[in-house]
Amino acid sequence: MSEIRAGVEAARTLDDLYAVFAEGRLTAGWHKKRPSLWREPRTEFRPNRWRYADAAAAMDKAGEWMSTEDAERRNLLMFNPVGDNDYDTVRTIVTAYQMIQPGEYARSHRHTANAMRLILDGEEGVYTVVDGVKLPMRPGDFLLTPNWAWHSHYNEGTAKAYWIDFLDVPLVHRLEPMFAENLAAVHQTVEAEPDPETCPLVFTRARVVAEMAGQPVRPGGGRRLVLPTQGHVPTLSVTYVELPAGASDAAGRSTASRIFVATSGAGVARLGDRAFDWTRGDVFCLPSWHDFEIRATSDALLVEVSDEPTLRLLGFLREEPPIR
Ligand code: GTQ
Ligand code: FE2
Repeated sequence: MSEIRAGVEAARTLDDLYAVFAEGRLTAGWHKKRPSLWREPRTEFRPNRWRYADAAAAMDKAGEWMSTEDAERRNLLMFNPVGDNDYDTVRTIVTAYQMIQPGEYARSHRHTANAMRLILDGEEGVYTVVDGVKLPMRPGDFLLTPNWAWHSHYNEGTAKAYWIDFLDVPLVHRLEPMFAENLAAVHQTVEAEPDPETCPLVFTRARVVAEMAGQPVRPGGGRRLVLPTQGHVPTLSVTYVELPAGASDAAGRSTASRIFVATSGAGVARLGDRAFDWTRGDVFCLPSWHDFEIRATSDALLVEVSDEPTLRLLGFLREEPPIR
């Protein structure tokens, strides 16, 4: 007779039985420490805002002491102030500022997590190479680095370059399909240098602005444009939000989590019960099941990155109408 079975036979009370269950790595569904189901989402992640000006100053300072030879990337992760979390921006997405100095080469690596980048500042001569394809990193560009694509970044210009990374690493942490490796050679061989205007991994600001003009004006006075990124990065969606001064954008609670970046302009945001102002380069996050309203105080163009495609695919997307 197994030890568990012997314990079960010997039990004289339910409490005896619970002790036996625990011994066998079993737990009684009617007697567990924590509830496993609840009425509606109750994330502990919080809305938050990060300042580009602060991050840029911090990366500049760090750059005096460390190089891309010391660190693979000079990035500053924006972590959500929840528990002992020091990585996730929201449950599924991490966002980081990154800076590269003239003459630096951020070595080639690849990972199963998908990455996307929004270029904030820089001059000519800054490139990312994605699976041998050399792409310029110009302010306003939005670039894709799909799952398992080799990528390296370098700066052969004379000015520092700054951008924002979005990755689904936290989702990969949770589902556990993480693989990552470095290329044996630091440098990636360039095999192609396509026209950025037609490359499917590049969305220039000019293209976004031109396509935005064809979108309908929404309640609140703004426009939205979803980029066709699904074929390359299936887990996340990328939506540009154009808000002329005085216009606003709002949505009710959703099981999707979102990150916003202001690419130009300034304004204010109410994110659940928290309020922030924002200006160019600032990032703010909206964890799942929080409603929001964003208002521009000067003509603004924002990017919203969301895990909505993941929730939709799994049948877990639920959205409430905005409460205005
Ligand atoms: O540039 O390859 O911010 O792999 C975090 C992980 C940037 C990158 C990040 C990365 C990168
Ligand atoms: Fe990477």
